[in-house]
Amino acid sequence: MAGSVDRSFLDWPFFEPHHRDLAARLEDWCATHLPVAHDDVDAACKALVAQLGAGGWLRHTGAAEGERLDVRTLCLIRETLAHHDALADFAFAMQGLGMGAVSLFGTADQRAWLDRTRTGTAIAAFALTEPGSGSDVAATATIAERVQGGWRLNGSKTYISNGGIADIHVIFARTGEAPGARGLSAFLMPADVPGLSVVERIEVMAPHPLATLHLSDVDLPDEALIGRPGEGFKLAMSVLDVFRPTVGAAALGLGRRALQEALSRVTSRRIQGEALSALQMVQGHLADMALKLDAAALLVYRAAWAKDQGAARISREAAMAKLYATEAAQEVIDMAVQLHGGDGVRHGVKVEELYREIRALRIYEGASDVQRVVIARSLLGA
Ligand code: COS
Repeated sequence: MAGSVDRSFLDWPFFEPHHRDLAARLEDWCATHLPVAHDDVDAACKALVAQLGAGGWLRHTGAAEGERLDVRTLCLIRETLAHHDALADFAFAMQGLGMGAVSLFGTADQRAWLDRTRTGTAIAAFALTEPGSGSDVAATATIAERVQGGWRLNGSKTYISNGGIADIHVIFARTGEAPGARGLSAFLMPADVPGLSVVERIEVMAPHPLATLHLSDVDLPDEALIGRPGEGFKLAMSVLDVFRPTVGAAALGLGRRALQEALSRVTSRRIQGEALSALQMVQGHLADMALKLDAAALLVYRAAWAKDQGAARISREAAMAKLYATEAAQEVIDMAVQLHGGDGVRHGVKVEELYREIRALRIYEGASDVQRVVIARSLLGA
């Protein structure tokens, strides 16, 4: 029916009964809790984390000892939340990405933080990007030097989501075992550690908490090290392999919402005495939008399914899912704006919000061209 949500993809063989059950329960939860006001994004995100925790949804963002992240569940939750409210998706996603290294490689003590991030009593951040290294992670310049009983960190991190409101960060720094990618390590860093400051809050086109952090002689104990020294780059890439398909899923949620909005627009708006949807040119656009969304969904859930089946690395599948789904969603949303005419660019109209929300997804967690590099290297065996 025009304007209703297409959930038929849940019948695909990628899913198990518990996924379908979760998707239905979350849809009900979203209908009563979302959207929230975005005027004060810090307050909104804190409230969303608490609500998502109380609703039990954040439990899926981390894996306790002996558990595994279920990537299909992460994707379904992100897709559904993004469909209703992009800020809710952001709040959910950052708990997972922020604590991803702990879920995959953390010690029992480090996993204690998961008890808090999975219940919404602590907010997490993933601190990788720096002023001088975005796509080129191997150029990380923040230094962690060995001191008695631990590590001393100095440097800057920027574009850190949840920066300024996070309670706990996973931060990457150069420990110097080798040059480039082989000399980085990951650390668990609480927000109240002396020497850590928020030097800038960054305003972006679709507002969410974002900051530049400065570290000046931040001392962390030995137990803060996640994984082994020198393996931080691989650790970061393993986390991104898990979470890149979920970015694709969020894009899918935004894209599906745009198609839904477009369908209600073209069936209600009249032109020359009949509905806009009677025009074949409009029908052609709708068909292209639906096609792109189904193709994106197939790639997203293929990648998630492959990881859940136990694949050690899904770099290529994850890159394809993120690249295609985010680019396709951008095109679908752009067309939804076009089909809305002047209303499409008006503040307060949903497709205008979607147009701003989708853009960053083609950049964060590996820009589209980084995904192309990953895919090409898998073909060339490089
Ligand atoms: N899982 C495990 N190990 C991986 C890996 C993965 N997904 N990807 C790479 N590695 C390993 C490689 O096998 C290689 O190991 P060896 O040194 O033992 O050979 C090492 O890591 C270095 O890999 P590579 O040579 O491919 O590193 P590059 O510096 O060329 O970086 C890109 C490759 C560009 C793909 C990487 O830096 C990247 O993904 N950048 C984007 C970062 C990003 O997403 N930033 C956003 C931050 S979060 S908002």
